[in-house]
Amino acid sequence: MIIGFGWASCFAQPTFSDSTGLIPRPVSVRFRSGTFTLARQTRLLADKSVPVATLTMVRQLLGFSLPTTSSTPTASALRLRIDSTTIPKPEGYRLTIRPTGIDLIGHDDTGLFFGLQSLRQLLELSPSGRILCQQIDDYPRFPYRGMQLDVSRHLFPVSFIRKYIDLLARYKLNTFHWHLTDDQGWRVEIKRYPQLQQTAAYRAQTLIGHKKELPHRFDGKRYGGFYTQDEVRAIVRYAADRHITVIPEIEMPGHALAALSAFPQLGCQKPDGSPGGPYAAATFWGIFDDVFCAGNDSTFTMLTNVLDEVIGLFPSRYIHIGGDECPKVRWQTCPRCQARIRSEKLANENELQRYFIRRIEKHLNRRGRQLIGWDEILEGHNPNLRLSDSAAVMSWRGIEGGIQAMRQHHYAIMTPESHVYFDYYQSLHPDEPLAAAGYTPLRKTYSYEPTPDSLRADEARYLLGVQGNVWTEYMPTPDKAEYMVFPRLLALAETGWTPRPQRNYPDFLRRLRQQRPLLDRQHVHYDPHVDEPTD
Ligand code: TNX
Repeated sequence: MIIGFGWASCFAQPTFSDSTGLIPRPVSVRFRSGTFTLARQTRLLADKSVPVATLTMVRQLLGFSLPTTSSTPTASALRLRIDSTTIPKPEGYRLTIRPTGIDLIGHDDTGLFFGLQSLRQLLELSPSGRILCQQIDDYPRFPYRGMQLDVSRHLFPVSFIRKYIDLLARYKLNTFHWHLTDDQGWRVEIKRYPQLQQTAAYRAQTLIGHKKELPHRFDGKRYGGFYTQDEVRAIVRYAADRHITVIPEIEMPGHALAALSAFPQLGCQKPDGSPGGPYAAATFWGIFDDVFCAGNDSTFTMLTNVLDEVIGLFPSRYIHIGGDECPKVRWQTCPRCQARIRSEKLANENELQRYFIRRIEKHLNRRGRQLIGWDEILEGHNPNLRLSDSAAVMSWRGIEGGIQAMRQHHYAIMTPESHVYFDYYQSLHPDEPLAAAGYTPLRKTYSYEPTPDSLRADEARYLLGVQGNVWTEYMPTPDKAEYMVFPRLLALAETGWTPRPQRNYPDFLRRLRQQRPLLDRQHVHYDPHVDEPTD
C-alpha cells in the first residue's frame, strides 16, 4: 500500500528531543544537559583568525546582528575561532553549545561557515530560540558535493540563481555546476563573439511539449536570453561568499546547435565539400546530429577563445567541457574530419572525439585549469591521446564511467541518472506535474552509495564526490525547477556529507519533516507528494 508521506499532517511544532534535527546529519552529536537561549545580551566574540567577511555572514545567516565584543566572555556569547590543529579535517567544525554560550571552531573559514549553517538550522528548528546543549563534531565525507542547473533549455533569472546558491550552501553542498550552453540556447556573454548573444542565445518558439505546462512558449516570440559578464561575475562572487565554487560548462563537440546557428562555418562540410547547415537553435529536446566539426582548425580557435573568456570569469580549478552525446554521423562524411582522422592516424570517429577533447584539455592545462567532462570523454582511447591525470569524469550513464576513470587514475564525480537525476519523477501521485521519463523517488536518491563496492582502496581515493543534475526541458519556471529538486537535494546533500554508517532513511525522513517549515519560510517549492510505501 502507498500512503501519503504526509508532510502536512505529520508536522507538529518541533519538540525537544535528544536526536538531531540537522540535515545533513553531522558526524557526531553529543547531547548534554541544559539549554542555551539566544538573548538580547548575547554578544559575538570573534578571534582575530576570523575574516571580517565571515562576521558579515554571521549577520546574514542568523538573520539578525549580534553586537560584537572584543573583551573576555560576557554572560552569553557566540565565540568564533579558526584552528586547524584542533579541527584537522578541511571544511570541518566543532560547535559546542553550553547554557552560557556557544563556541564555534572551524578548521578553516569554510568550516566556520558550515558550522554557522548548522547553528542557523538549530535556531530555525526551535522557534523559541532555545537549543539543547550539545557538542557537534563535523566534517564532510567527500570534498566535492555538487548540484547542477541547466539554464539552456530554460533560462532562469539571476535572482533565482542566487536563491539556488543559498539553498545549496544551507545543506553544505560546495559546488554549483552551471550548464550554460546546449542545443537550445547559449547563455553566457562572450565579448569577442557578439553573434553568440545576438543569435545563439535565442530560439524560435516551439509548438511541441505540453500546452498546459509550458504556456508562455506559445506567444509567438523568440525565446531566450543570456547572462552578461557582469552578472556572471556577481554570481561567482555571491557563491564564493557562501563557500561555493561555480564550475561553468561549455558543451562540445555535441549539443552545439545554438552555437552553430551563430557560427555555421564551424559545422561539418557535406560529402561534396560544400558547407553544412543552415542551423538554428533547437526548438525541441533530444540529441542532434549537427555538432562542431573536428576537422576544422577554426573550431578550436573559436572554442579556445571562448574558454579564455570563461576562464577569466570563473576562478574554478575545473572547467566543464561537456563531451556527452556527440553523434558521429556528420564526422563520418565530412571531408575535413576524415582528413583529420588520416593525418592524426586515428582509428575511427570515437578517437576523433578523444582528439577533440584532448586538444581542448591541453589548452585548459596551459591556462592552469583542469578539465571535467561527462563519461563519454573516456571513449575512443588511444595511448597518444591520454587525458591528464588531473582530468575529472562525471559518471552519468550509471557508475561504470566513474569506475573506469578511477581505475585509470582520473578523478570521478558520481552523478548516475539512476539515482540523482532530478528531472525524473519523484512521485507517482496523480497530481504530479510533467517530468522526464524516469522514476526516482526520494528513497532511491537517499539509498545511493557513491563508493562502488568493486573498487580497491587505492582506486577509490580518486572519488571526489557526488552531484545531482537537473535538466530543465520540462521546467519552464524557477518554481518548477525547485519543485523537482526538492526535497531530493536534501537526500543528495546527506549522501555527500554524512559518513555511510550514520545514514539511515527513517531517521532522515524524521528530520525532513522538521525541515518543512524551514523550506516554507524560504519560499521553496518542493514536492509534497513524496509517497512512501508502508509495510
Ligand atoms: C542526457 S546527462 C543529457 C542531457 C539531457 C538529459 C535528460 C547528459 C550528460 N546529457 O542533455 O538533458 O539526458 O535527462
